[in-house]
Amino acid sequence: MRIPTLILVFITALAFTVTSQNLYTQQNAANIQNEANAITGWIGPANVESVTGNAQNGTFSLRLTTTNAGRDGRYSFTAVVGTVYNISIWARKGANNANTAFENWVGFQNFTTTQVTSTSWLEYTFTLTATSTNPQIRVTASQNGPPGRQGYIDAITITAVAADTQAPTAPSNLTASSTTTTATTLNWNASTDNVGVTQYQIRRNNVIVGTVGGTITTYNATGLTASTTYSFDVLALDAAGNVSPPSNTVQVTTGAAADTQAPTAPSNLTASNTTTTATTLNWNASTDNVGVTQYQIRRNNAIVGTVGGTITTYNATGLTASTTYSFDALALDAAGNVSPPSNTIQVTTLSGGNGTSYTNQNANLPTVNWQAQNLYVSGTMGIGTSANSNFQLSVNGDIRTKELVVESGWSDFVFKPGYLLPSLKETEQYIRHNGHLKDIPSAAHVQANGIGLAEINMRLLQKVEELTLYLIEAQKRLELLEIITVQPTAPKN
Ligand SMILES: [Ca+2]
Ligand SMILES: [Ca+2]
Ligand SMILES: [Ca+2]
Repeated sequence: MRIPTLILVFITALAFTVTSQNLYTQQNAANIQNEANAITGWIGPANVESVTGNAQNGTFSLRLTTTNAGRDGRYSFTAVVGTVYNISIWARKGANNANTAFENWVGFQNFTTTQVTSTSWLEYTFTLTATSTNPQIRVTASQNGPPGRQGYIDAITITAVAADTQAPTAPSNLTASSTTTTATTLNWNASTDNVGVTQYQIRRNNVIVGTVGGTITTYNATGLTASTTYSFDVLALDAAGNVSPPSNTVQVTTGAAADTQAPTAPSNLTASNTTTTATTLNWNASTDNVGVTQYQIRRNNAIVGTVGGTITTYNATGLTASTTYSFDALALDAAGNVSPPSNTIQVTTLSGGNGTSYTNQNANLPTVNWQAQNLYVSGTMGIGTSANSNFQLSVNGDIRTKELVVESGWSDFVFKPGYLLPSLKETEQYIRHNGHLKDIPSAAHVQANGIGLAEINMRLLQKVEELTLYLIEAQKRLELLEIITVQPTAPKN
């Protein structure tokens, strides 16, 4: 039982041993497994020889000598395009100050010229991807100088690098941050790979939109549309093109587009209640695609105040009397877009002289201290009632005063010649017919229309004067009657 177990372990170990086949198969002086005193596989234009006494491996080495025909020796092998090959060549400089080098290789990706730096044997290795099925190694005996300069090579191995078939692990913990209206920044945790991650692919809605190198774990996704949701994930790739499973998917919603539309201009700006130092502005509201958040009030083009977007009035104070100001208003939205200005109005403050004029601009304005002013009302005025345009002053109530001076209406005309004093008979008939004295309004008329204080006094005086005339007339008649009574006529016999 023990022996079969040991055999099984041996066989298993053998199966997992990586054995790289040396593709340098031509039998010649530089072949390690099948060395021969030959140059089989090598061609000029340099002179290629198998020589003894100076081998790095075995008995022979290859010596290359520049000729008039050329400087390098060349060796081709059968390759698979896209496969990576490890190429190891031992080399040293030869006679005549040679500057031996590996250069001008054909059929390899990213080959760079490599100088042979010593007259002692050194190993030079190249890991290159074949771009041809028949790539060519070239060794220049000397990069310069006349013919006859020499270099040596030996112990060449060419092995194909085993293909990488193992994909990287999935990128993890993909997150999005700093999302704007048009961009977002993605970050993720690095993938691992048996060889190495060489690239990450970033997918937006399952379409690759960008790539970054295998050492970078961030990506700025741009060109997005505002107010839109996107799915992002990331894939890891290795040099062999193996693709990892996708990372977690992250949903990104871009921000709303910025408001770039200004509100409409405030309209119908008016001023009222203007005093010596203030005026009240009113306007019609502006409209905005999002919303008006503020109005700015300008006086002579300088902002003197602001109110909220729902307010359409402003009390401009701190003005100087008898001064004309220009006012307009601007509307703003939350994004700071500013509307065109409203209509401009000119406001002239009231005179600051002796007294304040009571006008329709400052009527009932609590900011005016009427107690401290001489009041002049240019229009009509009502106390306890509306102002009546037919009267300068209307009062709904009693007036108490020490004296009332009336300037118009008097009745001296009664004593002027030509005044037609009605007879008492006529007066009696008028009273009987109308129920009141002639020229005196009826009770109903006074009830309905009132009567002027000056007028009623004038009419009462008229009647007193008429009464005086009647009394004088009556006195005269009485005296005449007494004369007749005192001097009787002689009695008749
Ligand atoms: Ca050899
Ligand atoms: Ca891999
Ligand atoms: Ca707006």
